[in-house]
Amino acid sequence: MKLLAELARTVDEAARTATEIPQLADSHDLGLDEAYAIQALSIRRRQERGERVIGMKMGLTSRAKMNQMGVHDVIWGRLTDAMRVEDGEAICFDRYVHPRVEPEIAFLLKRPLEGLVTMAEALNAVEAVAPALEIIDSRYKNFKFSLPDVIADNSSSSSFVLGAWNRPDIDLSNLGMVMRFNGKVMQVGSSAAILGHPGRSLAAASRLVAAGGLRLEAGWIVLAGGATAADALSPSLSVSLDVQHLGATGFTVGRG
Ligand code: OOG
Ligand code: MG
Repeated sequence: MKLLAELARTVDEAARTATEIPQLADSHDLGLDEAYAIQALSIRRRQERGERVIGMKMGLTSRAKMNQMGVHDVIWGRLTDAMRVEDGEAICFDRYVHPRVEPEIAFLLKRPLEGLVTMAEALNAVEAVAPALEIIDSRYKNFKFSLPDVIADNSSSSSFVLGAWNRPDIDLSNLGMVMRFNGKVMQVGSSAAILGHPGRSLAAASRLVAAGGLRLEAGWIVLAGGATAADALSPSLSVSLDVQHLGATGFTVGRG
């Protein structure tokens, strides 16, 4: 237990101070339960600093992401209020280690979701859907990690930006998604890349957090996972995402 708390401090401090660290798995033999315990303890440290958990994110839900990261299991992490960036605002590049961005779909829940649910049940609990950009930032050197490493590091959660909320009855099965840097197309994808349908990712989210004794709460935001590979950010970029029928979102990258 003491070791897990120590490792939680290591990943939390790395995130808080934007300092890269070696992979935990280099020096510790961690299982998945231990990795999620480290994640939970690291989030408790954020809560002690006044942050609030407002949702969760799914990760590695598309083949493009799995192939890019070399990790082939679906993972999840927690989102706090401090991670949210307002639509169109600037982020400070220096507050990250080596940030990347990826196009996603976000759900807002009107009802809790607990344990095993079908995709239809999951979608029935949705209040609204929005286009989303997730800024991920692994705290590990060279953005390289094993499965337990990335889970312990809150699945690289760092920041996220949401566009306007849409009514939940839009067919999400195959929406075109285009991510641009300074107007240049970087990634083109489809919502179908996210486990075949983003709603399937939401149902999986409910099942996965149940293993940790949690449920998805009413009012929570759930990010379904990147539909394409992520791209590295650099200062002075303007990033935008257009999702067919859902609208757009974006942010800029500043310094300091
Ligand atoms: C892990 C997080 C993956 C996604 O949407 O697939 C993720 C990483 O790639 O660093 O957020
Ligand atoms: Mg993501």
